[in-house]
Amino acid sequence: TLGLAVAQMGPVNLADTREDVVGRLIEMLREAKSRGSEVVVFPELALTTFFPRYWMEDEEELDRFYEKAMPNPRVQPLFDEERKLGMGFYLGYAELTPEGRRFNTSILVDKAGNIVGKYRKIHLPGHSDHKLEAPFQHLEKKYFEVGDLGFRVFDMDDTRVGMCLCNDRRWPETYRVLSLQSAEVVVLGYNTPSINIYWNEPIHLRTSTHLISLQANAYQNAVWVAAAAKCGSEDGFHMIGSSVIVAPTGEIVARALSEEDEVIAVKADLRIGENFRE
Ligand code: CDV
Repeated sequence: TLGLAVAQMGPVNLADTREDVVGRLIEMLREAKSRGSEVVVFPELALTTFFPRYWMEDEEELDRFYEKAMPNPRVQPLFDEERKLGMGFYLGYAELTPEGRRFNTSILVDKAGNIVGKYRKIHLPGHSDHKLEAPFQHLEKKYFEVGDLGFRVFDMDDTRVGMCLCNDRRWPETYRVLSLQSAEVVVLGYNTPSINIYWNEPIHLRTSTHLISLQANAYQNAVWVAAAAKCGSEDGFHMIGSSVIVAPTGEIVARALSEEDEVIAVKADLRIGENFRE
């Protein structure tokens, strides 16, 4: 079994500092540990507000949302705490490389504090132009390059962990490519605005398509799926919650009830996936 936790985050507002956010992550890491977890999944772009909703032309204004190194002094306390607790984690953040390239990235850190896996988001939703009529922007295509690392599986402590991010969870090839590499668990973070700026999508469908994607793909690929939302209302812009852990049976075995910081945790029996694969 694997002690698997998802640490959903409530809103991160523009005024919140990295120190505030890292403090919240550490608190949830401790809670997960106290509930017997070994690995915690944090959301996509966990360290900042979901900034692709804002049109920005000034590079300096944009840069403040990116991490130029990982870890870095502002995030180091999270690494220190996880090593102290002997916990692994998955964390999404905006990456600015030394060459000036920008990616929507996540990392996998093992119990000893080593970064053992890295993923750069491939399915970037949204647009790159300024949509003046829209209630907010979704500028992932402007602020990030398409990920160049592929869909990969990493040995994290004793588990085969596949990585992806947010919109990737809606596409069957994501899970199939990971399960063909013998993934046992697929981890991901997401920020899903409750309003679709392209059409008048009923709000219930935003949660329904999120869940059906995770459940169908967990079952069809015989993997555990752990999905962590950043949710609630960030400076007035609402995003769905419903962070879940899904078993290879396709069943939801834990689901967040709130739209705030909330830890959900299970003892994931990895033999369930093994049986299905056989
Ligand atoms: N951050 C995302 O990738 N969000 C998308 C929205 C735009 C549909 C998602 O798939 O949740």
